[in-house]
Amino acid sequence: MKKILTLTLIHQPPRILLGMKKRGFGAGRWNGFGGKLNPGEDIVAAAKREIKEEVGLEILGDLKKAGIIDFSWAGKPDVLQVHVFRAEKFSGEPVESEEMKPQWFNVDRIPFDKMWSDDIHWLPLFLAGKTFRGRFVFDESDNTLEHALKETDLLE
Ligand code: 6OG
Repeated sequence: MKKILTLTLIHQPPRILLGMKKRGFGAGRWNGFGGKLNPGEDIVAAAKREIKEEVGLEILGDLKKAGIIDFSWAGKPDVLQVHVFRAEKFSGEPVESEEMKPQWFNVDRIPFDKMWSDDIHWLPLFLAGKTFRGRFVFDESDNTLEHALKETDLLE
């Protein structure tokens, strides 16, 4: 079964806003903000709602689609399809929520050792303003077993 998720990173060079996930799936890792779609909700609306819920920010202007990544675990049929967005401008101040503790990082000091193991592969493309399509397969410890990643203009 394929599940669609959103993941938005707020990038204001030379800094990027990440959140420490405090509970649930991916707890203990820094990541962008996002989650599942509500029934009937479109992907961009879900991405904006999640940013508001998790870090209290209103995105100004468009969310730009940066990439689509399919994640799966060896031997398991489920696929998480994560739609990655970039945001630049927002109103409000980042606030800690039940789910996330936000912090700005300089793009030279991204804490990859405390992030999902896929991030080190695609985040450099994201930071360079590229769009990409990727596929990652993890082992049961969430190490990346295999991956494919390419720059592409064609994101649906
Ligand atoms: P909730 O399930 O808490 O949303 N996410 C991932 N992000 C990265 N970088 N790598 C992964 O590899 C991920 N799997 C999920 C999508 C989970 C949030 O975490 C992201 C969502 O923003 C497996 O609602």
